[in-house]
Amino acid sequence: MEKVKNVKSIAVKFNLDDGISPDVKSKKRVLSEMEGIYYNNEELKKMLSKGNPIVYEFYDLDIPESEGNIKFGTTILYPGKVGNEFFMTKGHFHEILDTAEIYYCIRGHGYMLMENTEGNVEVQEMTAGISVYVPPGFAHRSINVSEKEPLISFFAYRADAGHDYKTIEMKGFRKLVLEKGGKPDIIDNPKWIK
Ligand code: S6P
Ligand code: ZN
Repeated sequence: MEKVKNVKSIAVKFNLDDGISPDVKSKKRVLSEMEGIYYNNEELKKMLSKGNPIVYEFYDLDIPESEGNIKFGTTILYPGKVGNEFFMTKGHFHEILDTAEIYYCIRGHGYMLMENTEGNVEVQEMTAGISVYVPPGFAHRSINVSEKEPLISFFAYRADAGHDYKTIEMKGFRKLVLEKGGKPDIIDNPKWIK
């Protein structure tokens, strides 16, 4: 078996209150980068005419993307909605499809929406202390259903897994999480493309 060489140990701080690391620069995704991701793109455009808020930020540490390594960090998904659809991450499959991921929710209230290419859908509610196992083969998207708090989670996955964003950008997820009467409502996505 080949050994993973020349990787030093690292220690990184992630704050428990805001999920931010004071030591590392996060990647930020602003609303304009989410064009076509939300159900109501017209509403997104209206929002963009007033500003371009950060929807989420996450860490992509400089860990070699090879089989024996594990990438980890936090995702901070801010509260908000596009129309009645809660703020969410783009969502992706891993390029090496049969690779899993672990999320541990530090703060907030949300969902992990998952689906595989066979059409199986999994939804897990996330609150502080809950860890979610995203099984191999499942696309995954975090959704923040809180009106005021960020959804903060820690994640870890095989470092060489890679990210396929295109499939979700083209097809969408089979389910949407919308706000209905002050509560999250999980419905079939009428725009989902087979
Ligand atoms: C990577 C892992 C997370 C996400 C992050 C942002 O495999 O799932 O680090 O990258 O939560 O979501 P997305 O869908 O924009 O990559
Ligand atoms: Zn992932």
